[in-house]
Amino acid sequence: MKENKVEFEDIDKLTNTIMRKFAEQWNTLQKAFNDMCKSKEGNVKKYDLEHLLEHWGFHLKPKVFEQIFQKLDYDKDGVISYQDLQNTVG
Ligand SMILES: [Ca+2]
Repeated sequence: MKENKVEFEDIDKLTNTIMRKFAEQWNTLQKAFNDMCKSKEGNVKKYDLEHLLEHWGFHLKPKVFEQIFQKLDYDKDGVISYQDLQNTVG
């Protein structure tokens, strides 16, 4: 189970890195959020977040990406709203 532990720690570290990136970008986060909302439905879907993270240089495995998404989706409704970001990052 040692490998699983290492993997978990890596995901945790990676999540923190991404959360820090979000925090650093906070001033422009509203704009970034609007940019991410391609659907104009006022929320960010998995595809949108994946696109943003790739833009930032994070090429994540689906399993890892899923964990990041779950972390950012504060109310667990399957999409990230601006409220979610304020709760998780702000
Ligand atoms: Ca949500």
